Amino acid sequence: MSDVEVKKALCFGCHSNCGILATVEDGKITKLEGDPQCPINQGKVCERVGFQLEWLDHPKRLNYPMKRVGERGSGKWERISWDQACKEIGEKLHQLADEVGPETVVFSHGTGRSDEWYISRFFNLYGSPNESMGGAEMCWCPTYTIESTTFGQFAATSTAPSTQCVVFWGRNPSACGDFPEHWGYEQLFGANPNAKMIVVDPRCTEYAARADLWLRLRPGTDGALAMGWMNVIINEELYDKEFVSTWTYGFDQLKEAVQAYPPEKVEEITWVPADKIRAAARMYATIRPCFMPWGLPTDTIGRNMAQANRAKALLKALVGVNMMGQTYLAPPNDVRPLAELEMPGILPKSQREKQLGADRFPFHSWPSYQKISDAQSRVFHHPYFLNQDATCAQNWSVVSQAIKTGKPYPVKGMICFASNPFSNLSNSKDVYDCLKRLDLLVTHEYTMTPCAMLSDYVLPAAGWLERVQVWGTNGGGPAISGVALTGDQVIEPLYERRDNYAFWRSLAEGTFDEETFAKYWPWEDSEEANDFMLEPLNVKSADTVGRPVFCPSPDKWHELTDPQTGELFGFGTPTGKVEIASTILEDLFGPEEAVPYYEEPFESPVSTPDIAAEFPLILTAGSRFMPYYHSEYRQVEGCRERYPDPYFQIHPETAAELGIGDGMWCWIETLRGRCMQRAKLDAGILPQVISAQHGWWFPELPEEDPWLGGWFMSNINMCTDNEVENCCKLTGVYNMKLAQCKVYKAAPAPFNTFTK
Ligand SMILES: Nc1nc2c(c(=O)[nH]1)N[C@H]1C(S)=C(S)[C@@H](COP(=O)(O)OP(=O)(O)OC[C@H]3O[C@@H](n4cnc5c(=O)[nH]c(N)nc54)[C@H](O)[C@@H]3O)O[C@H]1N2
Ligand SMILES: Nc1nc2c(c(=O)[nH]1)N[C@H]1C(S)=C(S)[C@@H](COP(=O)(O)OP(=O)(O)OC[C@H]3O[C@@H](n4cnc5c(=O)[nH]c(N)nc54)[C@H](O)[C@@H]3O)O[C@H]1N2
Ligand code: SF4
Ligand SMILES: [Mo]
Repeated sequence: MSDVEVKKALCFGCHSNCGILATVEDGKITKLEGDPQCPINQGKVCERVGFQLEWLDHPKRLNYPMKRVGERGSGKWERISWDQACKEIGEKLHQLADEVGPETVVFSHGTGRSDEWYISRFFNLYGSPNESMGGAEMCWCPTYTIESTTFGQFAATSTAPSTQCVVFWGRNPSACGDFPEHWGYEQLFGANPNAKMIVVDPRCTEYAARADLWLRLRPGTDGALAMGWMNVIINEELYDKEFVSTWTYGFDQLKEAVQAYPPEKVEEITWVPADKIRAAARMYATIRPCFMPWGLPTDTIGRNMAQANRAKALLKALVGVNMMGQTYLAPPNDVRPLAELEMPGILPKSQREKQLGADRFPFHSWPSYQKISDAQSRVFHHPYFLNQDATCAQNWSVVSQAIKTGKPYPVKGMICFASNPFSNLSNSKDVYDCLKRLDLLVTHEYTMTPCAMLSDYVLPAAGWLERVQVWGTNGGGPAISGVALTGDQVIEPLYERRDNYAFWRSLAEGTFDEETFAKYWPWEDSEEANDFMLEPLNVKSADTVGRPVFCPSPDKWHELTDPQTGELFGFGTPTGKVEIASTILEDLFGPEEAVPYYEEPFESPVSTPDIAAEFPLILTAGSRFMPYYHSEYRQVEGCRERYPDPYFQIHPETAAELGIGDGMWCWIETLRGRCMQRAKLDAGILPQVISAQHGWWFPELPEEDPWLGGWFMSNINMCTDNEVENCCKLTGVYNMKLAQCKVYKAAPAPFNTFTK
């Protein structure tokens, strides 16, 4: 008789965490299927689940700690023990701290997988304020900071069956792997066929094709479009007057500012017809409850990023927030506060002040984090309610300068965890130049990524089937959302892989003295650490496996009285209101930044006509496509055989003018560099725009420098920009989506390394 057990896991094949039933027979996983009882996915799964077992024990997985023995990038490694690796890394961290100061070590951050509280704890204790470069600076976190500034909390929009109108503004749930969200919309529109859909996107996505209104805007002009909508909503008095007069601050300033954006002028900027702008603004403001989920592109457009997102946030404010089915802010809850988990209080003030870029770009770094936290603490009862690594980003553009020039101080060390800088950061050639100069590069990974190939130490990571998986770590998890849910560990980690918590704890053990280590890292494993986080809810990690625990969430909680202080809650901003005019931005930058305005992208037919003459097409880089997840899974046969090559979309007329046929390999080139992808003709995209995939490398190519898995061949970030001058001037966010480009046939022969 075989021993069969079914465990309730949470999938981390992307960052959505769908509930999975994993069948284990005689210690081996034999089947993965959706868990019908899991509230996240209700039994559904996406196609990535089909190759998760292949990936679990794939020959390209890392299984043992490795130390570089040859030149950096030479591909020569020695297998060592975890103890030796962490001890040696710890010694090197001390040496760097003595030579330069702990600020010389930065953390390379990826998507949601690297938001765990114990990472911030490690950096706070070590003394580096540079604990968040990468995903944090340009994905979701800018919106998180901007909305926290505006509403006192991230506007964690939630739909309910009552939602009547959804605006997908640079958001494409049918292709981005956040499938539970997509399934949720399917359900919403299925149950309520009269609900309206508006899509703001330069391409005809699956959602755009079925939308009531599709606004095909010029990429990067979102700020102008949002101001145009507000011009209509305010001048036609379509906003929620009661909410605006009772609960907002600074409306008159906005009313004045939007007068500069009449629909006809906005049409010239955005290429969206004025009558469509009016129709969309009216639909959004009058059909309620309405809501607008977060979307990536406006976080990544560089120069106008912060103000474009502020304008989107104010679109939410004008129709009122904290209503179910409409924008909703998670209320104060009893989960252990991030202040106690991440412990920002232990990072000395003198070290905070050294955060790279905080002087030039104080929004979305320590200065704004401190101001937002101070304002929130009235409502949320403790300072540092915000997720630290989401709010305290330092920018790759500034880090790059520090590495290359030693100014304001040299950056010599990097810990790269759940992130692949060659694929995620703009200007990959610059990534290469910078990583090669480091004195210490440590990578915790599933596989030999180009970054791992250049590292001094590579440590093997245990995946979601091999570890306790905590839901919603993205953005602070239970501490902010008030929801606790855990995935069971299905099997023990294979080989010598360690899970994320064990990696940071091992590193802490190798770095700090015994007393410090015992005081700050008392939890032996991730389950114990999870227990600590959930303790105030009176549940254990194991109690939340397959059974989410929710904190109560009353509607309109800002109108209630705080039981602890007896005061009206209001919003966690300096004025206690939704700040249409931001007092935090005014404090940091002066009155001209208090309400939004539009600025052209750093490169565009308007701002740089000379560049546009040579590079006439607008590149949008990195729209999502299934089943890949950023740079992952290129080595997994079950995935790559079906999707072997990188593609970019181009309008058939544009392609015809350039002599490009469907499927042809082409160069995409900008002022920074070029890469090769295949053309996909698509009449749904604006003729002046191309949309290229991101995340491409070729793990089947040699690992040694300069090959490093072919990171330069089809990687669209060869073309994107990271110049400090071109960044958003409030946050320092660089432009990862947009550039002026040209496209031409790659003659003579294409390469196809995988299918050959
Ligand atoms: N398959 C897959 N799914 C993923 C990921 C993945 O790598 N692969 N990554 C995950 C992550 S980390 C994230 S952040 C999300 C992102 O997912 P989304 O938020 O959906 O972001 P994108 O796919 O980058 O862009 C969404 C849409 O915006 C359009 N767009 C492009 N430029 C502009 C512009 O300037 N303005 C406007 N308004 N629209 C524009 C694109 O054409 C695209 O259809 O996806 C997640 N899901
Ligand atoms: N041009 C352009 N560039 C982009 C984007 C774009 O739209 N356009 N999107 C950007 C966005 S939104 C994001 S979020 C970033 C994504 O940036 P990253 O998150 O850096 O992207 P990945 O390539 O998925 O790299 C993640 C790495 O972590 C490993 N990994 C996965 N899970 C774990 C784990 O639990 N533990 C450990 N130790 N390792 C793990 C994977 O094997 C993979 O190599 O890319 C950004 N880059
Ligand atoms: S959407 Fe993401 S979490 Fe859900 S099944 Fe697919 S890969 Fe797993
Ligand atoms: Mo992201």
